[in-house]
Amino acid sequence: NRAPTATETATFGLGCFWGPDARFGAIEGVIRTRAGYAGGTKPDPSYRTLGDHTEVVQVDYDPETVSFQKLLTVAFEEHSPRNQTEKRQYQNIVFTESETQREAVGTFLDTSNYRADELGTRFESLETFHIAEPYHQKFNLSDKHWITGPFEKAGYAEADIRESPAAAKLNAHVAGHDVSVPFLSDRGPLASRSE
Ligand code: MHO
Repeated sequence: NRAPTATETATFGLGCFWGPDARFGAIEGVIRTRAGYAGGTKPDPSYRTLGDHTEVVQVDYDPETVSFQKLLTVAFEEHSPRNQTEKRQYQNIVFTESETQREAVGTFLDTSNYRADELGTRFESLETFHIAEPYHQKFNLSDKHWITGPFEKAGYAEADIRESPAAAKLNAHVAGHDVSVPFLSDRGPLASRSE
């Protein structure tokens, strides 16, 4: 059960990044997760001085196991895509970074019940991604010291835990997600959720 070497990256702004960090970590084929800031121009954003950036979760996924389109399905279950918030911090944004991902967005929208003109969520090219502070990473694990303590004692750096595929699954598990379920492969056409 080794991490694949060829992963692709997906980045989503879906409100506070703690929840999506855990939700995406549960998905089969999602190898690593990290919380960060994107979408803005401020050079060195921090949680307290975000500027025009938005909280995002970024995942490394194995495209052989999970498609970008499937990740979009999860992203759309995780927020209310008909809405957009005024707060830059919590904007709903799907970031794309390849032609393949942009095509997947098109296919996803075509097969969903969402009309483009009723979406509040924006689709943008990812320019830069800024990693968030350590205390925002794998947030659901951060108070589970009986889990993280031994790793810290053993000398793992914060970034080692953040980038650990195992930690992504643990973080999902302690947040209450079932990590054993292969991704909802075929539920049929995406049902639009009532808001
Ligand atoms: N301040 C909110 C959201 C945090 S999220 C990292 C809370 O404590 O739940 O924006």
